[in-house]
Amino acid sequence: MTLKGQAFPDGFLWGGAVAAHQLEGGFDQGGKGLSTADVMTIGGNGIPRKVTDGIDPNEFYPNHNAIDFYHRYPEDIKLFAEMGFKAFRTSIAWTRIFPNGDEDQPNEAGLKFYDDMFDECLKYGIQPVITLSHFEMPYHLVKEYGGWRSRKVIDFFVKFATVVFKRYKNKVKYWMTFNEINNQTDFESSHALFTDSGILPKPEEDNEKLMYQAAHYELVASAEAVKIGHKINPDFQIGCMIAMTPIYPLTSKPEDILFAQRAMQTRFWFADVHANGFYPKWLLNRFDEKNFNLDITDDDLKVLREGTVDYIGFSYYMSFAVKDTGKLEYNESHDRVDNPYVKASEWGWQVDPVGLRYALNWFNDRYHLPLFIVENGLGAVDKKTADNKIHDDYRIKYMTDHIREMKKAVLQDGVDLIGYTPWGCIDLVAASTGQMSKRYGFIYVDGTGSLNRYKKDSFDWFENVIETNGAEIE
Ligand code: P53
Repeated sequence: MTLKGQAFPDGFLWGGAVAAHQLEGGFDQGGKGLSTADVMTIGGNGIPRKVTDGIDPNEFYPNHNAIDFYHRYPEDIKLFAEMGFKAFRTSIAWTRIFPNGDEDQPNEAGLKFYDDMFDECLKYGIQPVITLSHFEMPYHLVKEYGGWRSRKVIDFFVKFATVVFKRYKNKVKYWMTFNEINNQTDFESSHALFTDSGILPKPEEDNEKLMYQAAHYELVASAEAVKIGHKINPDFQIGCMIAMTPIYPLTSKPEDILFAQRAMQTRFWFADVHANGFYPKWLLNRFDEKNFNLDITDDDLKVLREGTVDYIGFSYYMSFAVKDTGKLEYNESHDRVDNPYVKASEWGWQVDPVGLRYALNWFNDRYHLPLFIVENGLGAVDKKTADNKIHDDYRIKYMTDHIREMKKAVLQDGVDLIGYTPWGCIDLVAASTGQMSKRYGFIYVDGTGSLNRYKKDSFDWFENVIETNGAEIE
């Protein structure tokens, strides 16, 4: 079957994705409280960001002003509309709605901001796709409750979810609960636990145990939100959000294959719980072996069974490889090896378009649920020429290669795919490094002061992809 001339199914949601803290700015405006993203300094390629105890006037916090989408969204959404976006994935900053997280009443100014911004999208027929918690939570919940260490945070999250579900029930259909909930599998890295769960481990604590406990509370909170959301509007589609990085065995040695399988189980059990509504047995055995004695109640297990997700939202940037280490326990911070068959980006991310087709089939076989690619893209340094052009042919190539594999998965393999919203459709602050120079967008943002917007070559290219519904990708 030839791919040329074949379009994606009608209604396919082409668009773009961002997250509140990475583009809005206005970190202290409209009554917004301080979030975990607001206490993270700038880092660099290979240089971790610092998490400070509150705001240190001597540090630079790139998320505070970001690209000022808070004030400029009408201009930006107009550009998205020009590209023909059908969907715009962003998140609601929890701290605009509940500045400290534990208030009784929500902040009306924050609710109004999203009302107005969603209306601006809907005016052009762009539907907002909303993540409830994208790498941020109220900093107050970190200071007072230890972040997701605390069971109490389930109630705060569910309250936040209920307020926004009710408020936007006629404006938003597609929701996701926790962004890349499984990134904290890398629990030894400098801030995976902080960005996912608002946890700064103390030296004497066991990061692995902290991670499993926090993830359990998040999964319960997610399931509770799914149940409530379906009551508020039965048409809601509420998904999870998983960072999909296929983990391949480096060789066909059986021990390598088995180890890679366990690595996949270790990185993706979160999706099992979200989608199946129960824990896989191997993991319960692991908890026992390690004497974790986690706080998991029978009521929790009931909620997990009742609040399974409607679809799997996932990001896809890269794949990993592993080889047997002699013990069947995958440690994400140590056990990854380079894959000689794929090339890495400037930031060391192993670019692998075929892995996207593999990932789509893997999810489809395992969960039999609709899938939604809610992030994909190439972080690169872009150069603006003297006449304000950005020739980002490398980005067009990256995306063409990925859309081609996605097309095979949908048209040939029969995967049920809702849409494709590439990451950072407008340049924004990188999550891992805080840099503005790691760019993903179709729209260039001059981060050095003017914050002016410029269309890159990929802007016109993507406009054509959407207009032809992918028919020209071969
Ligand atoms: P940046 C690690 C691995 C895969 C995806 O990342 C990741 C991360 C954490 O950085 O994050 C997602 O900006 C995330 C976005 C993030 C995007 O990928 O570090 O959902 O918030 O910006 C790209 O290049």
